[in-house]
Amino acid sequence: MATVTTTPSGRWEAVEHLVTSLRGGDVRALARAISLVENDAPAAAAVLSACFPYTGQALRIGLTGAPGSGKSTLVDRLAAYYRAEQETVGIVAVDPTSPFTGGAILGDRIRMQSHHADPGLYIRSMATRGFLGGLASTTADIASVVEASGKTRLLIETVGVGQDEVDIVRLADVTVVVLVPGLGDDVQSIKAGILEIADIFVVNKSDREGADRVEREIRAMQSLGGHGKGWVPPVVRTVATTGEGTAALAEAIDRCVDSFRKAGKLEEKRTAAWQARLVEMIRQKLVRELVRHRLGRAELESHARAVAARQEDPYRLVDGLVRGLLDLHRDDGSV
Ligand SMILES: Nc1nc2c(ncn2[C@@H]2O[C@H](COP(=O)(O)OP(=O)(O)OP(=O)(O)O)[C@@H](O)[C@H]2O)c(=O)[nH]1
Ligand SMILES: [Mg+2]
Repeated sequence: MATVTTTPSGRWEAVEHLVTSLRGGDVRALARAISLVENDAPAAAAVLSACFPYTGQALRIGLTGAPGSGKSTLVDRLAAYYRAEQETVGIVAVDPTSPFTGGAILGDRIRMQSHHADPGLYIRSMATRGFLGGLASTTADIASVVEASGKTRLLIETVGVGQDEVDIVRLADVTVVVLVPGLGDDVQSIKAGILEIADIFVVNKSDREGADRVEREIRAMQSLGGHGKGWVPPVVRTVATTGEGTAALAEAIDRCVDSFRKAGKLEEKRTAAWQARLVEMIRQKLVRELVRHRLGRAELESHARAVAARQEDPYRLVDGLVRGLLDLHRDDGSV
């Protein structure tokens, strides 16, 4: 496999080769490209840029829900369903190492092995920590690389506990919120943010007692919510361990996409997602340029010390730094 060199011209060539390979079905090339993006390597932007023409067609489905609610099991079922429909599937699981279920990474490895013979399915787990860029953007970028390898359905699994997860699923075309009966967390107590983003509700583990109650609570909440135009998120019951309800979920997703398409909402969602990503990309690029030209780690530290000691005004400092950066680029004509 091509090594991705650090000289700019060599890098472009190597990246082109890498993307050609991953498009040709080379799984190792795909893994390598994803790692470059995940690690924010110097070649990451070139990789994404080379992948970009091959993206925008796949359907992105985000699944979120409490730790252990059965998301991975459900995603596997959905993937198998789509494979049977001749769709190709990419799965991106964000932070599967929840402290609640522990050792899920191992589970995901086993999962990958059980599918490894199928070239139409690719699974990637990613950790949530240590990203320079925003987690949501990085996840979306990784999904793009997976899509460029020719996948038509992208399933993005994330543990629904905080703003990061909300941001991730916002970048999907359709968002599925997975609830379960009997965990003691009534629908009302689940974060409003998570409920607002649901295009479809799944009550998984419907083999357990209390599925009726969860469904009733969702409906009651919806009747208060006043959905306004169009799509009212349906409630689909599933038993992911047996596969019950998988077809109903796939059908609900199809209906949702249809409805969004007809109402122009899919375009709207994708535009909104790009708006968030563009802001993030600009932010990252600015910080990187600033660090490269104006602000090494040592300088940053000495500014921080001066600000903490009230010897320097941070607002003037930042203003000056950014202006300086812009002037610098204006001088050499590179902006
Ligand atoms: N009874 C029952 N158990 C289920 C069902 N779906 C999943 N499980 C079990 O619930 C446990 C957690 O399932 P996972 O699919 O790993 O859940 P998850 O939401 O991906 O977990 P995290 O990624 O760690 O948040 C496993 O032991 C599954 O076998 C279901 O419909 N009914
Ligand atoms: Mg999981």
